[in-house]
Amino acid sequence: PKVENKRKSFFFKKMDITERERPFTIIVEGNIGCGKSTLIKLFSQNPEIDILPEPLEKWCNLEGHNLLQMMYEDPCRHSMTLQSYIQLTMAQNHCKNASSSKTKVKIMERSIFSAQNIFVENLWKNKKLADSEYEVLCAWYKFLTTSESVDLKVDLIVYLRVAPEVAWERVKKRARSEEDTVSLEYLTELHELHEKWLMSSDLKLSGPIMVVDVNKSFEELPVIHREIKKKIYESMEQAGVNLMKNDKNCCWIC
Ligand code: TTP
Ligand code: MG
Repeated sequence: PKVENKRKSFFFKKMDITERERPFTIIVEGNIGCGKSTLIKLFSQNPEIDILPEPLEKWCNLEGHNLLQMMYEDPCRHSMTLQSYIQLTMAQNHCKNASSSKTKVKIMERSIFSAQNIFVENLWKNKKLADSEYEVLCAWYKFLTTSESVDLKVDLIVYLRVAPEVAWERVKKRARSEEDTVSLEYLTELHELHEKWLMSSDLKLSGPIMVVDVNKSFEELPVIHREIKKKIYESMEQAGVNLMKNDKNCCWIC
């Protein structure tokens, strides 16, 4: 009888998941150092919003292996390992269930889409990924993005658009140890891929896009971030997301 009970609860758990509505899903995109993490944190006090920062700690410590550092030290040897793990952790974030019944919105830092369209593409173009490795990553990407059992739908893309020179200054300032070798040239390549992916007219994206200029001085950024936050709340409202009425009077809005 014990086994039967377990089976029963598993069955009901599965039913709950499939019946639950997907929260309004936002992905925040933009070059390394453009300010994605800082922007996302501004929503952390709102109980109706789940924020999912990039799983960077996982990439820097998989059972003691710092995959990000390994990739920067020897990209030809380790890019495949890193990108394959990034694809997995991004898919996990896309599929993550709402943290509570209150959750109406989910905001993610980056997505499986930018991992593929920006980083995998760039590594392959620069011959850091072999054709065979690239094809394996593409095959997984195609499977994950077309499978009916994996929900990767996005309702809004926020593109924090920044000149590579500005991003480079910020990357140098924050001095993440793994990113010692990040050059202006690398950031320029990534910038061009962001532009091609998010700004080209033949865009095949699943959701609307909000483009924001974040070429501002460090001092101006908090003001700009508050403005972006306001715009994001407005977009939610326009899309019919009903946040608690008293939200508007709370300090976490502006
Ligand atoms: P970003 O994803 O750009 O995140 P960030 O925290 O640097 O950006 P922000 O300051 O706007 O918050 O990059 C994190 C690191 O991971 C960076 O060194 C690039 C690397 N990376 C890859 O190498 N491949 C990938 O597919 C992704 C998504 C990141
Ligand atoms: Mg970040």
